[in-house]
Amino acid sequence: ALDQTAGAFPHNPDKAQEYGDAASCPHAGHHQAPADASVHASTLSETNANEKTGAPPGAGENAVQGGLSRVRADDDGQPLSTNQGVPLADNQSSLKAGLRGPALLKDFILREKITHFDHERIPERIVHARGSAAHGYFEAYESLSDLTAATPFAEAGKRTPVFVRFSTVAGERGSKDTARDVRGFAVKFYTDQGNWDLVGNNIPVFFIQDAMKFPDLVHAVKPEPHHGMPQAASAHDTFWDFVSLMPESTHMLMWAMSDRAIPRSYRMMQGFGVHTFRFVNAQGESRLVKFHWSPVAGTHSLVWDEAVKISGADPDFHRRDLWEAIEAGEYPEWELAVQVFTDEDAERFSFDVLDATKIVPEELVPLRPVGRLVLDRNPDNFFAETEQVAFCAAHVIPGIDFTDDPLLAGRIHSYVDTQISRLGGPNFHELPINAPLAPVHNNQRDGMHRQTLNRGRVAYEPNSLGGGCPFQSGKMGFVPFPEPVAGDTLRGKPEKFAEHYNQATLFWNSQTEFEQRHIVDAFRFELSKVTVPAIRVRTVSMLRNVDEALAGKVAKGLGIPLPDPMPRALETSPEPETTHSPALSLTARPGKAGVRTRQVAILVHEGVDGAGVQSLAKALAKAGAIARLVGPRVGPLDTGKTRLDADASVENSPGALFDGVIVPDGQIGVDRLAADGRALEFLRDQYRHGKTMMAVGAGRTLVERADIPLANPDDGLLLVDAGSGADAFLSALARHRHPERETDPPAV
Ligand code: HDE
Repeated sequence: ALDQTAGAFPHNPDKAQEYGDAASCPHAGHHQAPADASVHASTLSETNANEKTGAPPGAGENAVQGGLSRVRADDDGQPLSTNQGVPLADNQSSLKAGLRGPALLKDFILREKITHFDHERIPERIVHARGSAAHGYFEAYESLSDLTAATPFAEAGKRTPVFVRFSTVAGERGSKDTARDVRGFAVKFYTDQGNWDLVGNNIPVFFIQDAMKFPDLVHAVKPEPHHGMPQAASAHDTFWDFVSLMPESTHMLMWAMSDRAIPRSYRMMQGFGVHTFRFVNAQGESRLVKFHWSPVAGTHSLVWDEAVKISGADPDFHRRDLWEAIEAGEYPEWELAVQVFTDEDAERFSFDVLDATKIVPEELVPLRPVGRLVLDRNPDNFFAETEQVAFCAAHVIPGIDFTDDPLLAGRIHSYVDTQISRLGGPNFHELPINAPLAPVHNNQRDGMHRQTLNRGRVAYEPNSLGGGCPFQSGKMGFVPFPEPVAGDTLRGKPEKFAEHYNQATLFWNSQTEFEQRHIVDAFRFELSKVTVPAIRVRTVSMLRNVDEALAGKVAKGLGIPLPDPMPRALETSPEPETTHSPALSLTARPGKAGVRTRQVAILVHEGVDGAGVQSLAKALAKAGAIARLVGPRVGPLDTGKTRLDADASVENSPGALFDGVIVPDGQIGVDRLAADGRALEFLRDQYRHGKTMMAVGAGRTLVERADIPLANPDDGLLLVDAGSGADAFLSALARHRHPERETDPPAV
């Protein structure tokens, strides 16, 4: 029998699982091969193995498996060859009849190269096309075996390798990172009982309740079909037309119009499983569960004007941030917490836990931290890993099961289906990034791009010719939770699904003043891009059911009178359990990273106080922040006794890209900076976006020249004497942003 007791599972002490010997999974005891493999399984001669065929896989081994080391290629010191391994003599010119003569059809080298190139693109994901990913591990804090048999939670300290992809939803593959959008947060756990994909988002709810509406939603938000605009934006007629006709989207719209939809970094956003799932333990007992990822670096966002400017200055802003943090050894980390409750609890809630437009407020069911996720390695190859990775909401393992959430039901179907056309056939699970670390043995065969060399004559079950292998593992395998089913076959929704506003109001009530202001601004902006007035009116009528002040401000911002509230589906709404949940505000999630990895610009020019700049840069680096010297151009700048090397310029790195700015002392240098409109613009953007700013000594002149009001400076605007200020700057920077200076419209 299989030894499946929790403690006996192989540990994945770290991602080195993927390398070398450690890659030869499965581990002893995880698969029982026929007593004498050569009798049943082999038809090949075992003696003719050569370098190409390799040794036959060991008993029970998965031939495709072997981790990523199997497919890594390095060209160091190697000559060029064709795809057939033929050495190339000349990679510069095609084969011609005479130097000025026609190219020849027999030039198989040119033809192979061009043919391959012609097919180098695959279809992009219909949603979540734009994304970035990294490898890492999940580490359990403690055993959850009382709740679930899922092996990543088997015992304290257990590590499971993961690959995590973050994404935007609406934009195409080359679109900007900082669009207002939901972010995907997809985690593939390579567990020792197969792959578990927790394919979540950075927002805990969704626009729709039933998979039937997903194609409509996506068609509405994507560029409009007649002219292909706008790219990566929901601010257009078709999106607002659809959602304003779908009041169930109200709660999600509140999140999508909040700063959650413009994260500062992939490293600084939460993740959610969204649906209610099931934990099932070894005894077959089940609890309902919601998954939450919380970033150690805190949950932080951009402001809209900043997001817009970043999208021009660096469309790869989030991709670069993730990549650079991992390269620098600043490994992004999240804590996984679960909300666990019973079916009986769920029945008592005023909302339905099968409705993905609802959260389970933390006041009702507290969060229980259960482990941490660390991303510590960038992919070797963007296409082979980040692009070819295939997440799938249907990939669960023993211990995890679905609920009857009708949105989830559609997802269980969709993901495999979409990969078949995106990745070109049914064998995408064999791609190295998708292959499980657990062994794969079944009778599924053939198809496009098949890699496994299945041995033996048996490809069916039951069989006697293969000794009955591979065999069913019964209770040791995935056993669905036996949920009773009753009812007529019909199309429709349960009663509680008809309440659409309570939690939208809860979200609104739980935001601080500046967060509410940003939500109003976002509705105003998005609806101002809508060209059909009736759609604006309909949306505002929907918002009246959320909050009168919100609706009033949005109407005012659009210059329209307040319309009547949209009729509600339910005459009397169920009383919500809570009307205020502090955990829903970004301000409740500062994180523990302080200023680490925050990007600070020190503006420099010839004539600034070079020694002062160096000592500030040192103080920042000591605290873990990243100091960048931003000059009128890149390269060395003479500042008298010291020479500064500007690694960025006001031309290539404008103010929106930095978390804070320092203007050093040195009147001559500061005057030179003041003559450059880009330096002034740099400061104005920093001010407008609520960033931490410090002017040392004569640096104050530049702030004045930028027309930044200095009469009542807020905590994030520091004017200090030469040689001081580093500590004050760092503690202001740790606050992330200073929204108290915001006005509408912006004063600067
Ligand atoms: Fe997805 N979704 N989705 N989705 N989804 C895809 O799968 C789909 C939904 C999510 O980084 C597609 O491989 C349906 C909710 C993420 O590769 C596709 C429905 C949530 C990613 C698909 C939903 C998600 C996807 C497109 C409604 C949060 C990116 C390419 C019934 C819980 C994964 C692909 C990656 C991708 C279908 C709704 C998360 C078409 C039918 C809700 C993070 O299969």
